[in-house]
Amino acid sequence: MSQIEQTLVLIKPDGLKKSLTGNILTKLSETKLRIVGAKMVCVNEDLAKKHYQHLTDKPFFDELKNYIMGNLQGEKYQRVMALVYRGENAINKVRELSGATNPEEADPTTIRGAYGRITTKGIYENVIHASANPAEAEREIKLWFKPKEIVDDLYPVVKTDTGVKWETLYNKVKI
Ligand code: IDP
Ligand code: MG
Repeated sequence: MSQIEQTLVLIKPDGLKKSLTGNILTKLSETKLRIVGAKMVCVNEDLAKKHYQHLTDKPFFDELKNYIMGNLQGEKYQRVMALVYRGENAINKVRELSGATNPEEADPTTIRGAYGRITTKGIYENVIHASANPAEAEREIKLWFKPKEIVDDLYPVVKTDTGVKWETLYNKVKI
């Protein structure tokens, strides 16, 4: 079944540091999806924790937070490029081109297979994040973007005294 979806893509600090932005965007353009949001973000601890909230209990959680905050081995590179892609089956299309979580298991023609690595600390530095399912995509887009930063709305917005806010759809997601 095909449906219009939006998905969050992050070019992680290692992808930016390795100057892979162009390569990654070119690869993703094979999907023919539309980019409806794009910006550079300096990731702080709060955002890192919220983004990876499903992995809080993992032994590698602290290292993972450091990674997305740009504390790469030997150098601080505190930036991430955040994008929202929109179109039919956007979530699976982007996940397929991204490849498996473990870069050594990822198909070499995928973004992670071509450019990822496992650090000596055991973290999968896999250069790209892509939402895994519709509920995760919604939570993540609302975490990383404000409604006015998306040029084409998929999620409803509500007006408040202080401006415009995302309305929630899935599971009353907390962002
Ligand atoms: P995903 O990014 O493919 O959706 P998740 O399980 O959501 O995979 O994990 C988020 C990120 O945490 C991964 O992209 C990777 O950077 C890191 N990670 C996940 N599992 C492991 C692991 O077993 N060892 C080291 N790093 C991991
Ligand atoms: Mg994930």
